[in-house]
Parts: sequence; C-alpha cells; structure tokens
Amino acid sequence: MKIQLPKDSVMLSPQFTYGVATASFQIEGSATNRLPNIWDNFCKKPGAIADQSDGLTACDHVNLWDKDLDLINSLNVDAYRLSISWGRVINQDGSLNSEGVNFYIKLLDKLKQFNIKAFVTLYHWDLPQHIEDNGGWLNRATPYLFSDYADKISQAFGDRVASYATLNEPFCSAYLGYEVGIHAPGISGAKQGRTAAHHLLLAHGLAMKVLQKNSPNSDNGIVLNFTPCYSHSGSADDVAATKHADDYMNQWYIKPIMDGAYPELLKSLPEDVRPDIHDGDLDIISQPIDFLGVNYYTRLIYQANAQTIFEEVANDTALHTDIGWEIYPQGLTELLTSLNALYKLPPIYITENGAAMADKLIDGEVKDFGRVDYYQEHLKAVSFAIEQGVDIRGYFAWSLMDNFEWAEGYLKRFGIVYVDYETQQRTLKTSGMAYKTLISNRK
Ligand code: IFM
Repeated sequence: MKIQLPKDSVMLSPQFTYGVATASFQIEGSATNRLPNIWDNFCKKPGAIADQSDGLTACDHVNLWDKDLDLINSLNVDAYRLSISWGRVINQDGSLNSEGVNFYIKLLDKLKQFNIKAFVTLYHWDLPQHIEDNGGWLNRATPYLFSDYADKISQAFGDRVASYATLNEPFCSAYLGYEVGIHAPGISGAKQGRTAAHHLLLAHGLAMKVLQKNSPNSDNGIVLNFTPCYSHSGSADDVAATKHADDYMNQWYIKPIMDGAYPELLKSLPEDVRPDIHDGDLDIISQPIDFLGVNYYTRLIYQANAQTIFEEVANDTALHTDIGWEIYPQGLTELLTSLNALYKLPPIYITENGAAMADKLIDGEVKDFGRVDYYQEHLKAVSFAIEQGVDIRGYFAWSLMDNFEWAEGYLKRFGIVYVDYETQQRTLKTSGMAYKTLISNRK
C-alpha cells in the first residue's frame, strides 16, 4: 500500500539519520539464556505490572531477529537503535558470555550488510539481579562493574557500532526505580533516588572514557529523557515551583554532564537526601560526549504546593495518547531551543519519540492515523528547532514494534509495527508505511 503524505510533510536534509528504536528487555525474550535481571524480579511482584505479564517471551526477538532485521531493512531506515542486555553478554563472574555476544555480533553484521548504522545503548534498565542483590545503583561499586562491562563488550564488538550510548534515561532508572518505586527494583526514598542518579551518572562518565579508548571511531554519548515543565500560571510561586520540578527531573541529569555541576537546587535539599559525591566525581561525569540523545514524549504542567513544593496540573482539554500523555509537539521545539541556549551542546539525536495508541488489527491492517499525525507534527517540531540553530542530526521512532511497556505490560502499543503476541506475527501499521514513504521519498 502506497501512503500519500500530507503536502507540508517534513523531509529534513538527505544527511539526516532516520531510524527506529527498541530495547533488549522489551523485545528479546529468551530469558533462560541470560542472567535474571531486576525486571524479571519486579514482574513477579503482585500488582507491579498492569497486566501481570513479564519479559520472558516478549516479541521473541532472540529467535526472530533475522526476520525482524529484514523488516527494519524494508523500512529504508538509515539506523537501528537497540540495547544490549548486560546479563546476556556478561556472566556472573564478569567474563564474557560467548553465546550472548555472538547473538549481537550476528545482528550487528547483518545491519552492516544492509548498510544500516547500529546505534547501541549499553544500559536500558535491565540490571543483572545479582548486582541488585549487592545494592544495585545504590552501591558505588556498580558504576565500576558497568565500566568493566562497557570495556569488554566494546572490545568484542570491534568496529561494528556507529554510535554507543552509555545509558538510556537515567532519570527513569533512578527516579522511577529507586525514588518512587514504580519501576524495577521498586525502591522508594529521596535519598535512594538521588544516590542512584549519582551512581548512574558516574557509570556514564567511567564508561565514556572506556568507549573513547576502545571505539574512537564511533559517536559516543548518552540518552536522556526530558519532560519539559510548564507553569500553570504566571504567579511567582507557580513559576518557582515549576523551576524546582525542572531542576529535579530534567536538569539534574544534563547539567552534571555538560557543566560538571548539579543544579543549585542540590544545596537546598535536606542534607540526608543529598547523594554522596566524592572529589573528582563531577570531572568523571562531565567527560566530553560526541552526541546527546534526547527522548521526548510529552510535557507536564505544574503549580506550587505548600507540602510537596510542586504538583502536576492536568490539562483535560488537550489531546492525550493511550498512555495518558498530552500530545504537545511544540514542547519538543521549545525543549531543544532551550537546551541549546542553556548548554554548549554536542550534536543531538532525537533517540526516542512516539505515541501509544489503542491500535486494532482489522482485516490485516492497523490504521493508526493518530500516530501518523503524531510523527508528522513532532518531525515538524524538530525541523523548527533546526531552523532556530539547533544541531540535530537524526530521529528515531519509538518503537519499531509493539513491546513490553514496563509497568504497563503489553497493554500499551508504541510500535509502527503491530505484534500479535499469540502468534508473534508482525504487521506494518499505517504509521510504519508513512514513515517508510517519508524516508524513501527523501533518498
Ligand atoms: O518504552 C519506553 C522506553 O523503554 C524508554 N522511553 C520511553 C518509552 C515509552 O514509555
């Protein structure tokens, strides 16, 4: 089926990289061929996952990878962003697991044959459980284990990788996993959240050094998620509360990397909540990066609250995706231009952007026109930011295919390819066809 794109469809330059993205735990399955991780355990906790599901089979990608790569190739994308399962490639004693390494090498080699650039993320939330049993990201030893993993795997992959991201969305690992406990490992507490965040950033800095040494020809950096904060009103209290939220949720992760310092807010936190920062940590964290990956889905609106400092305000009149996130494309332009004004940024890739929709497979088709619009509007937002001087080199649709959406299980579908989890059949949605047409017209 040939899709007709709207007249004002974005193209961006021929050098612009278009890709699709996935993550190991969300698609791979084959859990018996790797070490158990914190998500395997979290899924066993009653009530943790909306549909009581797990990642044991997911999209069965470890078995279906070859066909999945053909599918990716059929989309005419320039790049594929995937993550490596730490516990599939590193044994409990720290040695390489050759079966796991070979799985990824075969995959990377096939991408190379297709001339599709591999954008590899080393950590997309699936911490091996034995490391969690020793304190996980609360333990200062974990960043050093991560750096050792980065060292071994980047040597094993040789020159197969175009781009390495150390971490995906440390905000989610730290805040959702160790501060509010709605993600694995399900720990709650402000001190824990801030500690995990600091150790994740330290892990990033240590791994950056290793990657620059072992893989000097790839672009090496980190992927951060941003949910821009908007004030509910112009009142000084609401504006201050919104700035607090932004520093706590967003700037907390980028500022140490770009400026070698945490936001001023750190000093106003109670002493028993502040992370333990050792001399030299911020120098490690602020290693130069070759690129910054930006993940964007939505914005949030805040107002002041006497007890909690800030609180979210719902925007009931706006359009929302199936996961309840407001559709706000201009937030992406505003985010990119504001980051560009605040920091001396390296080139940027939009490493994730996409929408959960209540897709229905009817007569072999998924007509997800809402998602087509979502992509169209967000790609326009990217091109507006480029026009305003932001150096953006690429865009990855989240996600290639429907998959395990963390605490939502399989209830929320983000793919441009529909997955029937009973049969593992893949069906290209209308959004997938539109994405392919957009990319193919440009080439
Ligand atoms: O599915 C996730 C992904 O793993 C990380 N970024 C956000 C996506 C949608 O929630």
